[in-house]
Amino acid sequence: MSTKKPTGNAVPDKGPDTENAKTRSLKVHTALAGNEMMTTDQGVKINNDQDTLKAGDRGPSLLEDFIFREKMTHFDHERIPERIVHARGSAAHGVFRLYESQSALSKAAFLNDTAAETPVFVRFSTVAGSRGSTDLARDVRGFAVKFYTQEGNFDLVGNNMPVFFIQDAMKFPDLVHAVKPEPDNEIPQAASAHDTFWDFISLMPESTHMVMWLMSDRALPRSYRMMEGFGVHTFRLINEAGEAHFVKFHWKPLLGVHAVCWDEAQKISGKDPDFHRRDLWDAIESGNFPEWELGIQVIPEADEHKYDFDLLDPTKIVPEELVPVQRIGRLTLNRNPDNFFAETEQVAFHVGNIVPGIDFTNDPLMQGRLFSYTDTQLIRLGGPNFHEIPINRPVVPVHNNQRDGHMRQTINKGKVSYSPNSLGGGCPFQAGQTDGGFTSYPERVEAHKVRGRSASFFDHFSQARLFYRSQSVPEQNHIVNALSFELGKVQAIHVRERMLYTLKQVDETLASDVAFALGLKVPAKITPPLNQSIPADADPAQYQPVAKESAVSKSPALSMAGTVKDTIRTRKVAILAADGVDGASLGAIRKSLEAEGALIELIAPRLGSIQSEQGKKISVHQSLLTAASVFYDGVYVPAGSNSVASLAAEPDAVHFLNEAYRHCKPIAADNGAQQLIKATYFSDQKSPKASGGVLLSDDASQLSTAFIAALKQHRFWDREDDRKVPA
Ligand code: HDE
Repeated sequence: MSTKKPTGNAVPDKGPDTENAKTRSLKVHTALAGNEMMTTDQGVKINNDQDTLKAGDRGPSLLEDFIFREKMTHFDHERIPERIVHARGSAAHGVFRLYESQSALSKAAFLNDTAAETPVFVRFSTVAGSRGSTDLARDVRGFAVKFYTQEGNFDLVGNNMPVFFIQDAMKFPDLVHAVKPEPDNEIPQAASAHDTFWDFISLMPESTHMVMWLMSDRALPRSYRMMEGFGVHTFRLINEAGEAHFVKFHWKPLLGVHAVCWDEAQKISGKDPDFHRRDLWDAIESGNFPEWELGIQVIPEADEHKYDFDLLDPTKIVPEELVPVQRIGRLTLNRNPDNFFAETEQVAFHVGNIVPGIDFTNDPLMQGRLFSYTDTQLIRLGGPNFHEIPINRPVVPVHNNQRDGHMRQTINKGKVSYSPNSLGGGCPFQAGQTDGGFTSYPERVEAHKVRGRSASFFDHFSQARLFYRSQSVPEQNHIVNALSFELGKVQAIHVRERMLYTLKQVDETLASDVAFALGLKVPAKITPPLNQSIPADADPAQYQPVAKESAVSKSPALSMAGTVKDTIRTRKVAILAADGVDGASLGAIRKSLEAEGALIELIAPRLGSIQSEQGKKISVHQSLLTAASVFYDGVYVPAGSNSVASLAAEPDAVHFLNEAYRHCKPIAADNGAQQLIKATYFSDQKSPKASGGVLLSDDASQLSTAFIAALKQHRFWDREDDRKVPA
């Protein structure tokens, strides 16, 4: 029997060799050499994988069928519990390279050696939704990085927002219960727009700053590749001399920070729930490796009490205007995982995975996290040996006296599993500091044991206000709309009112704009007191938020308006065309966009190919049925009277343009495409605001230059002021 092509296995049909072959995925996706035979898990070769063993070919199945039982038992146990938070995620491998030695700040080898390439595994995630939920939910995004350093694994388990909802880990289960689907009917999926979330938030003023971020466009990233990341807590860096500096970690994406809008997010959630996952995967497959710079804000220990916020309070940022972010290295994601389950699902991050040169602080949220991550992996990954799963293994040897447990892989040899020992020659030895042994920073702690919170944590609004006031006008409008949407979904009127009162503490106009949308008045006062997160016998007056202004009144770094806008690399542009398209008009723009690194897809009424005016066959990537404007960053319509006439008669083509307009995207068209543009709702928009980013010309070179400049801008949010476009 041939070993190359086992009988019964389909051999992929090669299909037509068109430019568009990628979509047909002709690659044989296997890691096998091509001559392997199927076996059981015990290595016994399987002759028939199609039928169970029966007493006669119409008879009952036999219990003896070990091949069937093994296959089905394994299948029945294929799933592990999903993460209680951050269940939906996507990950990639990459490397971290340091620009300049940070030895003055940290003795960590990977922060000292500029020649080293530290391997990393990075997992992005949404927080509230389950594994199968949509990528475009309004949510915080996880940004977890595992550095496989020469001194062991360092995990920077961060988010795409620099603050958190709560100040103390004790409240985390409450927060998560409140945001998850409501327990009686498991509604809604992957959404914070429901009563229990806002009930909790309205009673916890410390969450206000984070809620501002969550209601901003930061919660709707255009791509994982276009998000910032933050370590959130203040950490410590420790140098060789044992000196400590406080540090905040940042990730700055080289493509800038960009978002989609809410209407778009909701549509993407239906049309492609894997939008971010696909985007990350495709970018890496096509060699467009996502990159971020690692930034640090460094604060000397002596300055611990210099600021008008507490460095230990995770609801506060250190404004970049006070302490600039220094960029010290670059993260490049260059390899997709081979197997989602083995790597992305089984990876176990832990804020407690640190290496010599990095240390914790007393941030009470961080301290609680130090307990939770190992605890949750024990159940999720089935026992104490999850560090032996390949994706979690450090690149350096592991020696200790930990033994046994479920699924132990290591076969420890000899009799000795204790320390001190003489029978094992004393091995493994403790590492002295000169050998890189970890020692904790000897912070002096002298205090009473209390269950309480520092009064320096009680300013809950000044940075929420700083964030809101630092946003551009369109960004502020989006926050108002997001709050109006979310609170509009809340049924309990008193919860809406409490939130309006909280918003009033941030900004009166913000509160009244949201109140208007809700058909309510901003309450002059509320009872009981605003903060309900207080101990049983405490005096509520002592726990009320402190009213104050931030020392920094505006922080441009908090707005996405000023982000990197100098590239169209990996931006997706749709070209709408049909038979009779002017090949020259199409080709010229396509060429100049591709030269700048944009990704072009030709969309026609149906799949296959179209014929240009010049008689050339051009392959089609998507049909109007499979594509949607929400998947693209801009649209171009080439000339060609037959093509333009067919598209003008095609409601999906007109809708495509209307929707792209509504979502404020650049639209370019050859003058010869007037007939289609005339069929849109926006064709008669004349005001500069309304027509910004809508480009018409019959000079291909001028048009492509203007279109590239418009694509760099990402969006023309000003259009929203005049928006009268249904889509
Ligand atoms: Fe997490 N968090 N968290 N978290 N977190 C988890 O660990 C937890 C917090 C973050 O891609 C869990 O393995 C507590 C802040 C990310 O696998 C769990 C508290 C930040 C990920 C857990 C926090 C994060 C997690 C769930 C408050 C930003 C996904 C599954 C004290 C700095 C990692 C797991 C991945 C995952 C606990 C707050 C980031 C339950 C108790 C603040 C990116 O252990």
